[in-house]
Amino acid sequence: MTMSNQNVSNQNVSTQTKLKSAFDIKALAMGTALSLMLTTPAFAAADQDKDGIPDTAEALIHTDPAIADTDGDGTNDLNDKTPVFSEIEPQTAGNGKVSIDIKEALVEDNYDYALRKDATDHLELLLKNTGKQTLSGMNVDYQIKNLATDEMERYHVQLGKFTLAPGEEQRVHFDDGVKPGHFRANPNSMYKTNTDEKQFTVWISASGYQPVTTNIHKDAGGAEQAD
Ligand SMILES: [Ca+2]
Ligand SMILES: [Ca+2]
Ligand SMILES: [Ca+2]
Ligand SMILES: [Ca+2]
Repeated sequence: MTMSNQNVSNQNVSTQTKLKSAFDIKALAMGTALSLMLTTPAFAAADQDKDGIPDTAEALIHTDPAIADTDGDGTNDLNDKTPVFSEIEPQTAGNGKVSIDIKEALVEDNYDYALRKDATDHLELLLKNTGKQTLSGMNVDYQIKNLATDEMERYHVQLGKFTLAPGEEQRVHFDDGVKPGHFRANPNSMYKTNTDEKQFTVWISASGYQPVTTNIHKDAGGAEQAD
């Protein structure tokens, strides 16, 4: 009887150690942690974006549980050694004239004009086409730098069917990506999970035109939820 209890007790300790290790990403190399999670059925069950990384693990490594390629660089989160840093170099030179004017760039104190209330903090750009041709084939690259630790994240976002007619002004939002003009942003990014002071650098490019860039400062403090 004593022997049997002893065995059960050892088994519990062993299971607890495994679970604790799986959660403690800093104690293990990321690869080891992931393979441990992948072989643990409870974790493997929920993987909404089917990138091979369970939802619970995505939160730990700061990737997006709903997007298989969080940083948009073409490599799936599981195979990407830098899953929140896009390897695509933002366009810094191009043919043709500059045709995009960034009239406003915000990363806090956003306001929802349609609902007439504060919106949850997100990257928001007011773009104007100052040229004579419709702009299409647009890409936005944005980098978030933690000014306390120098850590960086970078995302590449294709704006798809988004176009700007000559003279037109439109806002683009990087949040939950649900409505037109809204694009998906990583809910586990350092912008959302860390309160240090940050600098955003944004590059916007349109097919055939010179890209434009801007910097946005984010004071220390978390990204606020709408009231
Ligand atoms: Ca996943
Ligand atoms: Ca993912
Ligand atoms: Ca990637
Ligand atoms: Ca990457």
